[in-house]
Amino acid sequence: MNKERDLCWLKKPVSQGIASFCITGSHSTKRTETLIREVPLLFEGIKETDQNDADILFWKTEDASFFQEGYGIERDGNRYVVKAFTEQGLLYGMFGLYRLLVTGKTEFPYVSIPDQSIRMINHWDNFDGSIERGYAGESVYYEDNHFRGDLDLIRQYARLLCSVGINAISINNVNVHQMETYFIEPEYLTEIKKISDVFRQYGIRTFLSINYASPMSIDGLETADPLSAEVRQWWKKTVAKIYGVIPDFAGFVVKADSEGRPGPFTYGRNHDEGANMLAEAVAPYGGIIIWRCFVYNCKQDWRDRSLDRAKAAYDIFLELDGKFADNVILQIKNGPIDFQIREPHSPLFGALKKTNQMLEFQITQEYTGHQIDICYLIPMWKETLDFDTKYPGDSVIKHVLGDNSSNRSLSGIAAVGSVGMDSNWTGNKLSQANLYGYGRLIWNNDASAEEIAREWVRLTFQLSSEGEGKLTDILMTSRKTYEDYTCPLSVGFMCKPKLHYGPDVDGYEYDSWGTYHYADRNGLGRDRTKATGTAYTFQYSQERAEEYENLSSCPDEYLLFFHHVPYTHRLHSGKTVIQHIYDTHFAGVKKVEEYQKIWESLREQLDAESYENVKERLKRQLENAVNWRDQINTYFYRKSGIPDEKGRTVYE
Ligand code: GCW
Repeated sequence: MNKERDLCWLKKPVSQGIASFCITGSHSTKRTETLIREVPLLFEGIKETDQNDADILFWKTEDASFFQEGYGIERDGNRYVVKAFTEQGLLYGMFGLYRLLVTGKTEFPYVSIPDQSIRMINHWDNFDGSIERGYAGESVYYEDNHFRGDLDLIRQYARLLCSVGINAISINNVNVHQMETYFIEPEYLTEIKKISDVFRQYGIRTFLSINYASPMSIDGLETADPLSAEVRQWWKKTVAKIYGVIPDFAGFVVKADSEGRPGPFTYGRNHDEGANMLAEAVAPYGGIIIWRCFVYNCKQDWRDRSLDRAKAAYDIFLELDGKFADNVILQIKNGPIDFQIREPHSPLFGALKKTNQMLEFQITQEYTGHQIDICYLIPMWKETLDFDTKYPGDSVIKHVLGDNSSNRSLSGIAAVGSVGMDSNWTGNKLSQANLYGYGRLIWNNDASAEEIAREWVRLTFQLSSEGEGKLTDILMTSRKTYEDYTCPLSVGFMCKPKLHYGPDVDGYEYDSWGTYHYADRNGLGRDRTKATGTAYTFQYSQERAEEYENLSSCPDEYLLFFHHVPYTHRLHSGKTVIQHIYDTHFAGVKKVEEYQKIWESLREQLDAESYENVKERLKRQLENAVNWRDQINTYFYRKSGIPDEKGRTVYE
């Protein structure tokens, strides 16, 4: 038997002072039914009443300044008036009012309009129930090659997502295996329709990941060449069948020519040709093609230092700017490599001018602690959104995606999801903060990471204000802590291959994945300068290129991503690289020990389940941190022969 699911940040129904509600204005769609069902779950004992008596008035107005999804909340005497232009806006307004009341932020009027249009979660779930890079149990959708069919569970998930503003979802892995290839066939679509029906009630549109070679896999065509008439026809027919079952189907997510997946390159075509063929098939139905830019050579020869995986996406996609159909969106990972704890920002942002774009983050903690280690990711994502690419005009990433995008409604942000069958959804209870925070941040790009952490803590636990402060502090420092005991100065990929948890300094060093630290007896780091390296630096705007190219201006945190330096190189911080490595690794472990003490001090105020859950993970986190510290410090001591100047234990 499954334990009852955690209600997460929706677990404290408002019980006082609000007894009645009324929905007014023109409203006739299914989503109003959602509102009627949801209100009593958030406001205890509330009853529907007529307009004059209502403590909350949900008012669908003619005021288009709220756009399709925004809302406003006013205080009119003793009542709250939630206003929006659409039913969806009212639903968001209901969750907004709940949040404001529970967190005690009662300054009205309050207006909230999302900064990004598409706010998406990508699931990497497989039909057999496993989840690629999942750390919270099996898939909520699938089990043993069938649909789990627990629509109530999907509903609970949908309301969690809606409460933080998510409006799009893809429900299967971008690595589409044989079984999921058939998802676009009628037999499977009827099941997928049931899932999308639930999501729709919460304003969430459903996408599917597809296998680019489907025409071959499903119907034995000889090719999947996007320029073949037969292939084009096949997709048109298939798409017509999909829309016959799910009339508002959102579209496809495509991982093409990446890590062994087929794509247009496989058939001698380019990515615009590959994407546009699919775009043409879904266009008559208003469908969208989300095309991932995670394309690189994963069969690289490590001996060849001229190759640089970081350059791949820009090399392939920049020259195609302006060539993609209107309903294609390029989805770009935040960094040029792969979701490391620290990477510079993808050089495609700001450079692409005429192409719809989405940014891709990763909520699931693949390289950031497997939902064992605490790692609150909002500060990192915020750095990306706030990053000024320094192209002419306003080219801060959040604006490139939002107000300054070429088509605002076809741009936004996606992230790889983090939930599974674990009763608390995310494995580590504290990882809920990343799911919550992701939604909140991409809705309101100006919210601070700390504000979001505080909100989540208040909504989730019953702590004294001192306790709330302590827990917020753990979250806010946790990314730096993880970075400290794992990856110095953005060198990346010193983790165990495949697993991506725990240290293995040379695990990737002589492999084909293009992720090397090049540590030798003199120094370490990847030379990506134009002067002496791969010239990756010049994929950025002039100003950024110069900043990264020169040691005197390259920020410490990106040093080893851009430069190969001696262990004795002095950072802007004043420390040498080797001393920085020792200091951060000792500091990281200390911090985890501190977290354990703080968590212990909160015990009386926590429910037993949460207390035990995080306590157990902190124990494993400490083991992991110690392991990292000792292996990294020993490794670099052996290479450099330079001892820790503070004389702490570094193994021979
Ligand atoms: O980081 C890599 C992961 C793969 C993943 C890939 C991707 C779905 O290790 O598991 O595959 O990224 O983003 O496509």
